[in-house]
Amino acid sequence: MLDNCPDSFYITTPIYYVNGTPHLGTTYTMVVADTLARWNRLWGRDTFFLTGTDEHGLKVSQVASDNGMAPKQWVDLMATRFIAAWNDLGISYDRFIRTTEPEHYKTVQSFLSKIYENGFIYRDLYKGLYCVACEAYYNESELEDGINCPVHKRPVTEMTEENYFFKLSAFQDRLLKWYDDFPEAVTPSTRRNEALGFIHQGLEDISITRTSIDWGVPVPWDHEHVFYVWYDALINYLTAIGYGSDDTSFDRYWPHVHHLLGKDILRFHCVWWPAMCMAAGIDPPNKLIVHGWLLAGGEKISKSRGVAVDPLEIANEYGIDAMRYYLLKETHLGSDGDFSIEGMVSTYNADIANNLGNLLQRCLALVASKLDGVTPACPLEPPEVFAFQERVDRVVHSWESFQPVGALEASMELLRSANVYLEQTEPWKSSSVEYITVVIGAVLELLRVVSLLLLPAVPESSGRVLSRLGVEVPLSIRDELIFGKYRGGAAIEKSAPLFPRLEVE
Ligand code: ME8
Repeated sequence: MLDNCPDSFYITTPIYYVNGTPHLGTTYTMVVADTLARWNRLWGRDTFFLTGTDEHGLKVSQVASDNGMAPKQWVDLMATRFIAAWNDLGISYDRFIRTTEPEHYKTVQSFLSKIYENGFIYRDLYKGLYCVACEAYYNESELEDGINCPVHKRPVTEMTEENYFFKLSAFQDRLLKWYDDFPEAVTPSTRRNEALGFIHQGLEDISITRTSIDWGVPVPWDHEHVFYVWYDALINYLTAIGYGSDDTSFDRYWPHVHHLLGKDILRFHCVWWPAMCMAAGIDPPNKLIVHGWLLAGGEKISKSRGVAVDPLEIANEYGIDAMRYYLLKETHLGSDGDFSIEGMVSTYNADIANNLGNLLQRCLALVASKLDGVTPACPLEPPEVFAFQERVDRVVHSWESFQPVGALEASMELLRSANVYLEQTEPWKSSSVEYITVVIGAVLELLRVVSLLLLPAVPESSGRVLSRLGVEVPLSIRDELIFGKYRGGAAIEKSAPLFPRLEVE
């Protein structure tokens, strides 16, 4: 598997609406995307990580006017807040796109003109039930209690307008064939089934322009219309890699795109978007990774539903890595997960403070007292109890198949096996330098490899362990995971534990 890896990796997050500030729900997506981007960079791939803000549409212009601002003034302010939040949280994006950029206007217009020329866009009258918060029309059968939006639990409004339609209905069979031909395109499979369910229900054409608002990208062949916000937003994934303007970049990244998204926007990404790509004559997205919702006290964390948790406060109080680790380890990608401060603190204490931190501390104390304060080189072979190769392979496989929980669990198993090894070998009872050198050398080597494997998830903490061991963070870890590479030679000074236990504030 590993030798067939493509050498590019393009990962995207949804671009967020600027009607609120970043919260822990959006941070969850960012942390997962950031971790996958970091893994792929460390695996030696040419990685491009895109995020940004979705700045058009009725909802944004309404919020701007509620705040006494023009839409442009409002989106400029909010985009700065998103950028600042992701920077403060150490998110390693390569490009932050804003849908109000002139470059994006050009791409939207040329991509949709292509679909128009290909005969998949036509003009008609539209009457429908619209949820402003979703920026989407719903069928009556989809509403809750006959009146409420199923996502926002608020009444929808009736709208009538003349506009342009995308012939989604023409793509039903092609989409089903695509799902058949590429069974791995949507992951996990439960989400694939959900998308197939939407397609089997039958696809209606979608209205894709508006005349009632002007805060959007103008339709190039009819200036009375602007494109409906979703039709503008999805195209950001193409703007960022040079669709229509930079073929080299586009050809390099588009075949390796990975769209990460929450289940709330599955239909737009897993049904509409592949059909739009087909209609414009490009390949549908290579991979769609759909995650569940992060809940707090059983409720979805969201701005519009009134439950928001500030990620920056959590990071300031407990550290970015404690937050990242908990988000990645306690929620299977695809399922819903619950966030609590108590849960975060106890997971961090068990895995990072205890399993990783104490193991390192125990070894370094022995290096200081029995090996003249200089770390030893490792033996050639790992002790059997590590089940080293099998577990390392499991971590690599889990990262490669977008399963952070699997990667972190297998990493923790490695650390636990080293703790067991220390209990079995009891180097503190020995007075043989040779014996202690072999035992401690093996454990330090395991710590080196595990820290490399944990770099995508907890970059700061892993970096600190590696620095104690005197190991530089390599650009690529692909050739660094072999047992027997650690040369030792790091001088150990007595110092406080690297990862003190956290307390719930
Ligand atoms: O839908 N748990 O923007 P949006 C997990 N602009 N993820 C969550 C979450 C939660 N509680 N709350 C939000 C839009 N998210 C469109 C997208 S893309 C072309 C256009 C994350 O601001 C999750 O990724 O409503 C979800 O899909 C996204 O934020 C929705 O962000």
